[in-house]
Amino acid sequence: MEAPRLLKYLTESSFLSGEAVANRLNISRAAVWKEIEALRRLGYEVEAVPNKGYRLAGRPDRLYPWEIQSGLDAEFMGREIHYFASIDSTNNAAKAMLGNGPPEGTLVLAEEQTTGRGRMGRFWSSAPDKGIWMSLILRPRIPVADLPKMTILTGVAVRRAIVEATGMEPLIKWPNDILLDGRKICGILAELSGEIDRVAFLVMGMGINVNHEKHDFPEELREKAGSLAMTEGKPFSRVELVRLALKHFEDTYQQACQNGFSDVLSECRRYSATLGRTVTIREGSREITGLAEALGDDGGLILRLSSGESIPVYAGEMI
Ligand code: BT5
Repeated sequence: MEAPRLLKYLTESSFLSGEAVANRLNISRAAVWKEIEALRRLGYEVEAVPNKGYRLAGRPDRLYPWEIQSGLDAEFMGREIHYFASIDSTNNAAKAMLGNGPPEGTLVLAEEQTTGRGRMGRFWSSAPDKGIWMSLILRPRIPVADLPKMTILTGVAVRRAIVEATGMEPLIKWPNDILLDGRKICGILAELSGEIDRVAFLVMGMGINVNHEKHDFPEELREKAGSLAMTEGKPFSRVELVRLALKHFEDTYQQACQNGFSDVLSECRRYSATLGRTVTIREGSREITGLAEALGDDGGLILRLSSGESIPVYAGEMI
């Protein structure tokens, strides 16, 4: 999806006459008018002032690739972006692209997901234009045993982006949630393709609730889901958050691929909503209750049971 040509010119000058546009784009005046209309349909406000020309008066709150890429401070995350106004699930769309050998850092994002997915077939509520529903395609050259730590890394990167964009300090709930005021504002879904000992691709799905009000969530989520806007009382730029998430993801990912995950793990420990609490974790059909006393170097949560024994848990969900 290419940036409309006209947008660049309107961004560069305060006013542009129809004639100047026609000359620059080498098109007729009638065609200029069509391009202006196309831009308006994308949600841009274009003002026409008699004797002065056209002026860009407002940008829409849309996650258009060219909006994200202008000012993006990342080398390869988000260099290729696939944008959808509406899609079933960005993770599904990303997985469907894997056969074409997408470059590492390819981003798939949507304004709305009709069947957004959580882990184990659960649903992810993805209201139109309110949040960030996106998936990154990666080819991590890391040991298979390190893969579960990619979820922790993603939580750390998204948390950093939220801190930088909003000044708020969310916490990371093991293994894949970010909480603000005790409410879930972000969930992460990692899916693999490859062989048992060699990962070909990793699709990292992230859902971030940005500008939701309580009524934007389905009834059953209203008590436990939150958004950045609900906590702060004002909306935030989703474009800016996507840019920051890509930058911080690239930084933490490159660092982890080169030097391992120890920095990411320390940061997760520092901002953990889980450590120091007594928790119950369901792992398949068993439930384990214990004090979450540490996050191991292998990414496992170490629980001290009432028997006094400490055991690591690697997967599951907190109930
Ligand atoms: C997750 O699963 O938290 C992973 C969510 C990943 C979503 C992203 S969006 C982009 C990409 N494409 C996808 O299709 N998915 C990824 P889990 O830990 O299983 O949590 C799911 C549970 O969270 C649900 O059962 C609900 O209780 C709750 N939930 C659903 N939607 C929510 C929302 N928008 N905010 C907060 N909680 C939600």
